[in-house]
Amino acid sequence: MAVSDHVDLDTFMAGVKKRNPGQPEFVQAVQEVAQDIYAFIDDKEEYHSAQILRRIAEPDRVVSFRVCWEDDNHNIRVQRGYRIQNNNAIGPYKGGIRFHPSVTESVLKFLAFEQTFKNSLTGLPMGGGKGGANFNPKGKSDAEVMRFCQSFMTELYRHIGPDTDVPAGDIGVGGREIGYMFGQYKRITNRWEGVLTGKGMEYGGSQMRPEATGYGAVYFMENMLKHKGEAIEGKTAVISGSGNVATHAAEQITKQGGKVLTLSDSGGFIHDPDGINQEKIDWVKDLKNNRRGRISEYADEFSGASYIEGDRPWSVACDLALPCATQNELNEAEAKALVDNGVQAVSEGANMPTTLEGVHVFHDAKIMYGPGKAANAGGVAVSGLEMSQNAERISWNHERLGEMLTELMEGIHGKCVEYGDQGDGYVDYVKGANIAGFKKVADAMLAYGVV
Ligand code: NDP
Ligand code: 2IT
Repeated sequence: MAVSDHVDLDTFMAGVKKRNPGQPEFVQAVQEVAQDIYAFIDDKEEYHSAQILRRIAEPDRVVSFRVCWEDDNHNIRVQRGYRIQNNNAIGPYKGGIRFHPSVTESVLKFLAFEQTFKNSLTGLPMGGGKGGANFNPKGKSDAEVMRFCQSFMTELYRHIGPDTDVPAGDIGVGGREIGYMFGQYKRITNRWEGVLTGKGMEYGGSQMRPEATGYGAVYFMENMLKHKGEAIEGKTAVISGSGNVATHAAEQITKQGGKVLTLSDSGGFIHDPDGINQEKIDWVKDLKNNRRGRISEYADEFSGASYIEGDRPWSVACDLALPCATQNELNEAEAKALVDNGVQAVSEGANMPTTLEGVHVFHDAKIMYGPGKAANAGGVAVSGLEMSQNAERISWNHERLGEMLTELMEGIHGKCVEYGDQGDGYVDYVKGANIAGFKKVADAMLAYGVV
């Protein structure tokens, strides 16, 4: 047997920092996972000597490419596109595509790394990947978005495939963008295959996929509360974001008898003390998906609601909090404000929305805290079911997929409890998710030898 390289956690992290200069989000995501994995593998020599964590934290492949397109004024625009293929030990690479001006290699590497653990947790055969571009869809015409998507896919198509890598949506990529990208893939390859998920119902999409991430995050919350003999009914919830995940999280909280007080976007947040009911949620969905408007318009439409510009909703007192916008949108001071105001549970619809310092605040206060890689896994899980339906050329109905999503989220919660129960009644869901997600990928990698 080779001499094992037993570096300690600090030395390991110093190496990660050194090899990934200027990539703070990626280093943050690895740090959060590494501290739990180090404790778990302390007495497991095989994981150390095979350098498993070091290998998972080094993407299989980082593809970067130029995306040129012409805007409506005939200016030639140039963006940078990426696909990060992090790890395919347990299945084809799988993960969303993000179009947002803040996209960098660091952001997509952190997302692809997280996705590897999340996809493992679902129990479905999916590896981890992520892609995107620093393209801002806001204010662009449909024709501009179409030309950008077509140009993006003209390079991406050669790196993906139904058994290789299956992208989906994320921030700035919804049904419209998936349609344009799928159309271009089909045109270039002359193949109709399940190469993207989140497709429209007319062309191979799955029932429940639009709802899956937001509903799943609420089901995860429901499972955490149930574990403590509690329920969502009668509780108030603060939600950030107003996109796909936020609106469906709001919908499911409302269905279960909770009261949603806030939604937000990058401009600010709205506070509606009367509660954001289904009718208002439908209005927000139409505002965001069809009229492509701003959340500030909510306060003009519904009396009693106020718009707070340039701020985030975490100072509003609530029982439940669901960050559903973006990474690092909830810092230490905001976590303290939530705890001081009596928050009981946090379920992350977004990926890594809470800073490392914020996570420590939640753990110290021993509130229920479901990290994104477990709580928002419902989206990619139903994407996995979309792949199965496409492969079999069948489609299951809404009710059946709803039941499957409920069961999947229950299963993920159960795995987190199995590895995260601290024995004193407190469940460390971060630890549970990290270890359960790691173990399956690591054991597959051990089976393959050095590849
Ligand atoms: P959408 O594009 O539908 O919505 C994103 C929302 O977040 C918008 O309200 C947007 O506001 C806000 N937002 C984005 N960036 C920022 C920012 N820098 N600061 C403040 N607000 C911001 O995306 P999704 O709802 O799909 O994604 C939300 C989160 O959920 C992301 O973290 C994503 O990775 C995660 N996620 C999504 C899944 C899915 O299935 N879609 C699955 C699992 C996780 P604005 O319009 O002003 O930009
Ligand atoms: O972060 C995520 O899990 C997603 N954006 C969804 C990925 C997918 O492949 O459905």
